[in-house]
Amino acid sequence: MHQKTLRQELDAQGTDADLTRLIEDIAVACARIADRVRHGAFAGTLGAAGTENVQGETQKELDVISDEIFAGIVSSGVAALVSEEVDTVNWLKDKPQAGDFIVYYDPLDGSSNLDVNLSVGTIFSIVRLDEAIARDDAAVRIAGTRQIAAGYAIYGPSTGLVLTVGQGVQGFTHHPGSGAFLLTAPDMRIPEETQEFAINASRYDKWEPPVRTYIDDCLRGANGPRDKTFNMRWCASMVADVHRILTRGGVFLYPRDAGNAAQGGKLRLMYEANPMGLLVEAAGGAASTGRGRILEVSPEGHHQRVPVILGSKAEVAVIEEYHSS
Ligand code: AHM
Ligand code: MG
Repeated sequence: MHQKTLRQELDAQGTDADLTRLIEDIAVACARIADRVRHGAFAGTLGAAGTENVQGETQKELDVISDEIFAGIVSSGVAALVSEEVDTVNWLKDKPQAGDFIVYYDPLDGSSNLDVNLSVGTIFSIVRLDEAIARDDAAVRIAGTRQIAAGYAIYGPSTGLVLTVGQGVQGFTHHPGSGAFLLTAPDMRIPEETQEFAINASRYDKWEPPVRTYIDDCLRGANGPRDKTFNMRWCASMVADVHRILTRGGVFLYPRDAGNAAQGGKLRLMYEANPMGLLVEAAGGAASTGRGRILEVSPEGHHQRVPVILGSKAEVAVIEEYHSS
C-alpha cells in the first residue's frame, strides 16, 4: 500500500511553503525526541533532572533534553518560541513581522509516565502574525482562534504525528526504515456520541458540583439519568488520551477543582488546551472550559492554565449543560 508522505499531504492541501518548512522542522525535532525517549533507559535519562520548571513541577531529564532539541531545530520563519519548560518567551527575531510564526509547545507532555514506559508526546500550536509586534512577552498572548496549525507527536508503540493545518486532521506514522512520516490515518473524525470518559477520579472530593454530578450520573449507567453504561480511561498523558479520542471518540476532562483553582486549572492554555482544542474541533468534536469555547479564551499569560473538557461533540454539550444548570 502506498501512503503519502507528510510533504505530499501538505502539498495536496495547498499549504504555504513557509508553513510546510516549519512543520517539517517540527517533524524532524519530534523524530529526534522519539529517539531520545526510546534510548532513555540506556542513557539514564528517564528520571528527574533535579530542577523545577516555571510551573514549580519537577523536570525529568528528558523534559529538558526534549526542549533543547525542539528549540534547536524549530526556527524557520519563527519570531518566538513559547515552551512549557521555559519561563520567558524565547525571541528568535529582533523585529517580528507580519507573516512570522509564533510556536507554542510542550516538549514532552505526560513525562511522569516515562519511567513506566507509557505513551508521552510533544504538543505544538502555530500562530502566524498578521502585523509586526513589539518584542514583548505580552505580545504572544494570542487567542486560540488565531492558530493556523496545531498537532502533537505521540511516542508510543509507534511514533505518530497528528496534525491539522485547518482542513481536517491527518495522522502520520513514523516509518522506522525510511524515517519518513507516512499518512496512515487520513481525515480522523471524532464520533459525535460516546460512552467513554477520561478523568482523574482520585480528585473526586475536589471537583466542583457540576463535574461531580456528571460523573455520578455516568457511573449510574443504564439505571441512571444517562440511560447508558459508560467506560472509563485515564492515561495521565493528555497526548495518549486525546489520541484515543481522535481514534474512537470519548471525552477528556481536566476540570478546575479545589486543588488547582488558585492556578485556574491544571492544563496550560497556549501549548496544551489550544492545540488540542483546534485538533478536536477540526475532527468534528468540541473543546470547552465547561463555560465556553477554549479557543476563545483571551490569554492573560503565556503559562496560563484553564479547565479542559474536550472530545465527542454531543457529550461535551451535555457537560456544558451540567455547568449551566
Ligand atoms: P505535564 O505537561 O507536566 O506532563 O502535565 C500534563 C499532564 C497531562 O498529560 C495529563 O493529562 C495530566 O498532566 C495528568 O495529570 P494527573 O497526574 O493529575 O492525572
Ligand atoms: Mg504538558
